[in-house]
Amino acid sequence: PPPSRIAPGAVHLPGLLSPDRQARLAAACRRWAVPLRRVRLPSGGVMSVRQACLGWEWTPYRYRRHHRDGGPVAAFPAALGRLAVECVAAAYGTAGDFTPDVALINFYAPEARMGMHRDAEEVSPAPVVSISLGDTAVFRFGNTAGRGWPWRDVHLDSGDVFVFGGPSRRAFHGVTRILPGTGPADIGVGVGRWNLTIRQTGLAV
Ligand code: MD5
Ligand code: FE
Repeated sequence: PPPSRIAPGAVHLPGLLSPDRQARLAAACRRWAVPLRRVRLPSGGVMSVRQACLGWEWTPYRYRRHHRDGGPVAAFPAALGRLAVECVAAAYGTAGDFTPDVALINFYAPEARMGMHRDAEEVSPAPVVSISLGDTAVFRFGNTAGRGWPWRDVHLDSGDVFVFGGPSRRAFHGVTRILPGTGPADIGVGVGRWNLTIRQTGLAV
């Protein structure tokens, strides 16, 4: 399937990653995402998605270089940075000066969701690269004004890449559901979905 531009700066690249690359990334996620944490929100809620971070730890609503228990956050892998640069170039024809320094690794069990939000803790206006592995997600791409309509629901399948840049970088978005059992059987994800987002914080170490 060809790339599709969902909105200015928002480019969906279906099946950009081959099954072999998906399998290797899924294996890397299992190594990187230890421990997978349940993120507690200041509201008192707990996110249904479980998360691990590389390079910086995201906590609501800021990035930290050290975990709240004091240990350093695991390094951001250079290979993941190169992959993200490749994805931005595939979306826009050029990666510009994109120099990512953080990856958030989210695991969605079949019942996990992500409410409508925007990603605003990064100081840099650089794009976000999103990679999906495993079960298909129903991704809701909204607007920059608020959580409500208009939005567009897009299926994100295993191996899809989505690049959010330019005017789409601060759009509201969420995941309304996971479609269990839709992922490829042979990439080693099993039930559930991994989502990697690779970003440039613009923060100084
Ligand atoms: C996901 N993750 O499918 C999504 C994919 C998150 C998150 O939302 O914050 O971990 S990333 C979607 C994204 C990122 C940055 C901007 C926009 C969408 N956007 O403007 O729509 O688990
Ligand atoms: Fe987000």
